Amino acid sequence: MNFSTVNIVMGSQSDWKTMQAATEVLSALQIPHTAGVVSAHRTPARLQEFAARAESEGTKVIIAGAGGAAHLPGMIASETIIPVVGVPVASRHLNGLDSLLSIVQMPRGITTATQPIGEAGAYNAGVMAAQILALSDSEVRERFRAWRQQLTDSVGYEIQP
Ligand code: RP5
Repeated sequence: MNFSTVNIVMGSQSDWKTMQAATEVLSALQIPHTAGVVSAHRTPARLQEFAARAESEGTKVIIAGAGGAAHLPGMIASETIIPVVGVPVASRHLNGLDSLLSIVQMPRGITTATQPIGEAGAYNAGVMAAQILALSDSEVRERFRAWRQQLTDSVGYEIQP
């Protein structure tokens, strides 16, 4: 188990094809990050250890993705005060609506920053993590500002026929 400024965890290796989008903005902004598999149901002891160690290991934001009965983000959030950004991975039969509802319907007092279903949600989880870090890191803030400006500048007004 390894730790970094942003830790990306997911319920299964099969989630990686969705979750790798979370690394795009983090890499672009030179924010240290690492990824691994932690399953709320298949590896509950690993979940406990991960959540218990993350704060003292220096992790500032956790991105957690899971599909179906997606209890991983909420369970991690219950075991640490580090902010958890949740990503609903699209499930085979219910297309991720089950994942979304599993992650977003948290009880009062324990919460996750829940993102859209699928790859767009994973990508935006990276954006959200960067914005959280930018609050207390002026270098990340300036890099994020420039990245956002570039995004804005890339949107042309004219429709291409
Ligand atoms: C969840 O079950 C995982 O997060 C994954 O999205 C889903 C399917 O996992 P696999 O059966 O592909 O390992 O726990």
